[in-house]
Amino acid sequence: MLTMKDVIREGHPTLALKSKEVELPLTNIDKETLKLMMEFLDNGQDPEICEEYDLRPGVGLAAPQINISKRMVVVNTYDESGDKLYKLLLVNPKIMSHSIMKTYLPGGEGCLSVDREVEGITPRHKKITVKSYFYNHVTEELTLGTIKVSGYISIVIQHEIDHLNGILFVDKLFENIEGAEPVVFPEPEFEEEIIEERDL
Ligand code: UDB
Ligand code: ZN
Repeated sequence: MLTMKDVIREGHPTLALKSKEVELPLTNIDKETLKLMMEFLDNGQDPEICEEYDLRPGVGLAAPQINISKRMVVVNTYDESGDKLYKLLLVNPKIMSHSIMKTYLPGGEGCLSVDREVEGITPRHKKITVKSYFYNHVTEELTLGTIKVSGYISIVIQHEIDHLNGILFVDKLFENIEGAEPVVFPEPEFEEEIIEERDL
């Protein structure tokens, strides 16, 4: 299994490289890498495994972050409404088009490859159309397809594709972004408190 030891950090030369296109058909090694990357995100989001192996609960990971300079990305998170799970294993993803509108995470971004706290926000396209091969690690099928995503998922995918191009979020920090609207995560609703009937 992958642990934080396998994740290279800011300053490592591989993080600054443009990753290579993956040749098709996928080799067994590439399939195994995609599986390990997704397992790493699953493990990080499991509180017991996370604690035992001292993982950070990641929502996305790009192959160069484990020192493999190939255009492979995994994403494992819900959209901001919490309705839809995006469990994606992407090979050679490409942003085909994007909105003019920008967005950002109001608290700024973090990165599994960046250990320091950084101030500032990172501008992202609000909506993107991504063409990619999608790997299904159950059936082992690889299919070419296109997805349109916006908001939080769009930010995660742009952050990961930046890794494939040797770019870290710390390379694009701003104090404010003219005309951009932040992603909003709805406040979780509290259950209405049930007040026990009591005798007067
Ligand atoms: C992350 N997680 O996985 F706003 F439900 C980050 C870390 C670095 C803090 C673990 C994260 O942003 N979680 C999160 C944020 C929310 C709401 C929520 C969960 N990454 C992945 C990474 O480094 N990939 O290379 C950083 C994210 C920052 C923006 C997109 C990816
Ligand atoms: Zn990152």
